[in-house]
Parts: sequence; C-alpha cells; structure tokens
Amino acid sequence: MPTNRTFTMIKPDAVADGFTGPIIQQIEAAGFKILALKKVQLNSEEAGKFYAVHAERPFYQSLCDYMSSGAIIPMILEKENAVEDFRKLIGSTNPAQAAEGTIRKQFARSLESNAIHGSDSNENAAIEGSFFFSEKELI
Ligand code: IDP
Ligand code: MG
Repeated sequence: MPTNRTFTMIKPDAVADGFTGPIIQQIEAAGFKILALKKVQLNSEEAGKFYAVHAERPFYQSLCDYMSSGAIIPMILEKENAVEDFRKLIGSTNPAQAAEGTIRKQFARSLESNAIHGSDSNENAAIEGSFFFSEKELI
C-alpha cells in the first residue's frame, strides 16, 4: 500500500451505538477519501489473527472477544500523510486521555471499547488493509 494510505475500522461499540455516520462524516471532513469500505463481523479466531501482535498482552483475549462481538466497518483511506494525520484525528488509545474533538474523545465508551482503529505505520496499514480488502476493491 502506498504511503498516502491508512487502514481503519469503526469498532463494535461505535457501530452498535449508531455512530457510523457521524464518524465517517468527520473522516471525510478531515480530507480523507474512502477507497474501500464494508460491514463485517469477525469471529474470535479472525480477531485473534488481526491482533496477533498483542498476543502476549494481558488484555488480548478480552480484546478478541470484544472485536468479534458485533459488526465493524473496515475502511482504506487516502490522504497525504495519512497514517500520522489519522492517528491525530482519532486521538489517544484511552478516550479519557484523548484530546477534545478527537473521534475517540467524542464516541468511545472505554479504553478497550474505543470506537475506532488507526494503523500505526505505513507497513501495518498495508498488512491490515490486505486483511480485509484485495487491490481490486480499492476504487
Ligand atoms: P491503538 O489502537 O491506539 O493503536 P494499541 O496499544 O495498539 O492501541 O491497542 C490495540 C487496542 O487494544 C486498543 O485500541 C484498545 O481497543 C485495546 N487496548 C489497548 N490497551 C488496553 C488496555 O490496557 N486494556 C484493555 N484494552 C486495551
Ligand atoms: Mg495499535
């Protein structure tokens, strides 16, 4: 994936809470173009694969249960400096510490149920994007 792309998922809490529309509105208003988007539900094994990098962390099992508990909206986004700018838009992992106006501050329930994912590097954006989408699905 080129360096002007990032990968995101609206997580089960935010989808269930009816925040899909407001979150996508803020993503587009911030200048990101949606190249690919779908609604899916992972099973716990798939969630475990996606978060394999966190397998040794104490919250791993709970994170996999949460991420497979309901629908998610994965997307591939395009913008100059996409990875860094998107991490700024979503805010800190813990919504209690996220800056005012960030997506996590506005829409997240908790540290675990924090509304949205954003890739942390160009390399991970490519890996995570290809977990959900093939090149021909990017328009
Ligand atoms: P990030 O999503 O901001 O990159 P990571 O450290 O990569 O944060 O953690 C991945 C996800 O795992 C977080 O978005 C959150 O859903 C969950 N998580 C992170 N730290 C904790 C924790 O201490 N307790 C419970 N869940 C956590
Ligand atoms: Mg992360």
